[in-house]
Amino acid sequence: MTKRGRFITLEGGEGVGKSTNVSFVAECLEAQGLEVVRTREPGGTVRGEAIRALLLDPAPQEPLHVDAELLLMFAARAQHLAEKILPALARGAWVVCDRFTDATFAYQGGGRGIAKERIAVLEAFVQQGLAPDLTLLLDMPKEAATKRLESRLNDRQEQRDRFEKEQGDFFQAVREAYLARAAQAPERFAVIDAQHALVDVQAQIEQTLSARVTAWC
Ligand code: Z5A
Repeated sequence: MTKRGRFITLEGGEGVGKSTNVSFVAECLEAQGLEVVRTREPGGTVRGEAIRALLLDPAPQEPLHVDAELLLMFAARAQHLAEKILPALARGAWVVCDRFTDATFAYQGGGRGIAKERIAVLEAFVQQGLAPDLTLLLDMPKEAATKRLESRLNDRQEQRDRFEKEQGDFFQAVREAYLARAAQAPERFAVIDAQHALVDVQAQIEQTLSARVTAWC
């Protein structure tokens, strides 16, 4: 019987280095001879990416209701699980995902103020018990992360999306919600101090992976 793959998620506020380190984690695992699927949320499938575009569009002419935002996150996730994540895990591949449901608890819960009990109902409905095996929470003060993001937006001549237009208090609430979740599930989370040079951040990630992956393989 094929051994189920592992599900690793990267989480944290805007600009902390998730996308950069999804590639790093995938390369570390591939170097061990593992099949790795890299993906992201919201998105990861054709329909999920269409929902992502809807979620990130600033569309100032019609604000998106917070409940609609929450349901769209889970609609994209249901499709992502069915089309990509569950089939990959079932065939023994490892899935490395840029954000997952911890982001919903942090942004829609901490940031928007939706009660965690309501989010948990959707989590149970959509995921039916599936949870990441390991979550790397990249944590750093929001001011430093905002500077990184601004320099990336300038370099690539990109506009701020609907979330990136939020104010400082929103991101502080997001950060606190993430840290609270990490404190509640220390066996699943590894909190990575992301404010250092990339080489130091990646050394912390590598250390975490070598401890967990050796134990799992
Ligand atoms: N969202 C939600 O509300 N609810 C949910 O359930 C989910 C998501 C799943 C889109 O996500 C939005 O969806 C997100 C939350 C919401 N909005 N926000 N904010 P996203 O993941 O696409 O958005 P993001 O957080 O804005 O991602 P990002 O801008 O791509 O940031 P990042 O991936 O964390 O960072 P990066 O691109 O890897 O790095 C940023 C820059 O810093 C870049 O130039 C790097 O080269 C540089 N960098 C990275 N690491 C370092 C170090 N260590 N030193 C120096 N420079 C570095």
